[in-house]
Amino acid sequence: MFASMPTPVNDPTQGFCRDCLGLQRAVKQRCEVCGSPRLARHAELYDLSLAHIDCDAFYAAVEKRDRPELRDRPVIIGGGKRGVVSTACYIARIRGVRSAMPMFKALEACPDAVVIKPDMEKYVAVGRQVRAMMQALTPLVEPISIDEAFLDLAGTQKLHGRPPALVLADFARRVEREVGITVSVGLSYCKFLAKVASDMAKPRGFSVIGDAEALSFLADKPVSLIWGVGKAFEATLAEGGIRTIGQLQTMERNELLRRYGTMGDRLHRLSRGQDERQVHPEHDAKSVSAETTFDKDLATFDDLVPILRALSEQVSARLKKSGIAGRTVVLKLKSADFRIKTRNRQLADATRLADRIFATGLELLRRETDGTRYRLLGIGVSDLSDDGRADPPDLVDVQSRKRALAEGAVDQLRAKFGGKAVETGYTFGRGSRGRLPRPDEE
Ligand code: DCP
Ligand code: MG
Repeated sequence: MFASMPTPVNDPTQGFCRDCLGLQRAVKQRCEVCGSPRLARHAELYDLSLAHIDCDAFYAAVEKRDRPELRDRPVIIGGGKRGVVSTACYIARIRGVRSAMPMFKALEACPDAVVIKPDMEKYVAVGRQVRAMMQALTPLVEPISIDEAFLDLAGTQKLHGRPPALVLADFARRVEREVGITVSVGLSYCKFLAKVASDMAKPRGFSVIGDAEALSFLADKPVSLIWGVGKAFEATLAEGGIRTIGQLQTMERNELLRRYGTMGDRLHRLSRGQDERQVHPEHDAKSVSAETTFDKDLATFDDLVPILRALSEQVSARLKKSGIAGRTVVLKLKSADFRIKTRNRQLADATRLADRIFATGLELLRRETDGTRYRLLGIGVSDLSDDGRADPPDLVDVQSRKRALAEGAVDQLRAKFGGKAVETGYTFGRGSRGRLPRPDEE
């Protein structure tokens, strides 16, 4: 434990050094103690306690740590069955390589890249090590994926003997020394802006967004920065002439509700930097699921199937991103009179494939479409594991092997042409016309 220090004063001309943590007394380009140019200064620096931490180029950083000779080379992690880029180091990114890009395109952009196949077990172990270090700072750690989490450090000053900003800078330093990879930190007063901040100065970033500047900071940003505004919804907003968050700030809540339903409320609040979501500690995700409430009740199998398909793809995408898989598929339905039903089916092996999740959900759904009118449908998987033995090639069921291969091909096409380019028979025509209800988050 560190000796307790008096809370440094909030003074934008002072701040601290992110390398030696030395407090600064005046505005200088370099640290008064160690000479480093990496200084943190902000008018609300010592008042803010909500952080988002995300590892930089995570898989690539782990591989570079283990093969130091690759330090100054462009490194791409990917290949394998799906033939797409999982991630690229920042040297390869400068040359145009991006996550989810087909490998052949990545190598066109950066022919001298070193390509390494992903080693999920190793990344899961490193992710756990970083998470354990976070959990030593506060019990309020909410993991979002293998390499990122929210932390609420409110009320931890006594424990640490210094304010959250310094605790976080020290954390980033220790991850570099003890784990051998780098992280970026975003510090704010709410989840939305903490996440935006952590993305602002990657890699090795430390960005602060305070309460007083939230409105002006957001005003000229694109609407896509808002949580839940994906490509399709961004296009819907553009049809109404709305491109910047500043435009949303000038609109009445009622107008946004009238135009965009429940999403209008979120646009209203987040555009003004109002986000009351708490940090929910989660020791390990018990399930991964997606659900949606419909605009009007639905009863027929044909109406529900495309929604099930779209939700299965969302669940699969999240499993793939987190490097986990689940063995039990869970279907959830809420009837028009608000009764909730869940139906489970255990699989022979854990899966992360949309197609397997969907096919299992379909069997469960078929039995529940008996004329009952539903207002909500959800699909998910539980019994999560990360042992890399998910979706083994199935020699008996040739069809399922073909489907798994086809799904890899669809992932590649989507990566190349964008998520909407490839629609399966089940979702075709719905997503693109925006009739599919927006999924509710959590
Ligand atoms: N990942 C993946 N496929 C994607 C996106 C990510 O397999 N389409 C994996 C590889 C990443 C890890 O998840 O290393 C973490 O995802 P991030 O989005 O945080 O990306 P990085 O950590 O690689 O880069 P950044 O520095 O932008 O956070
Ligand atoms: Mg990351």
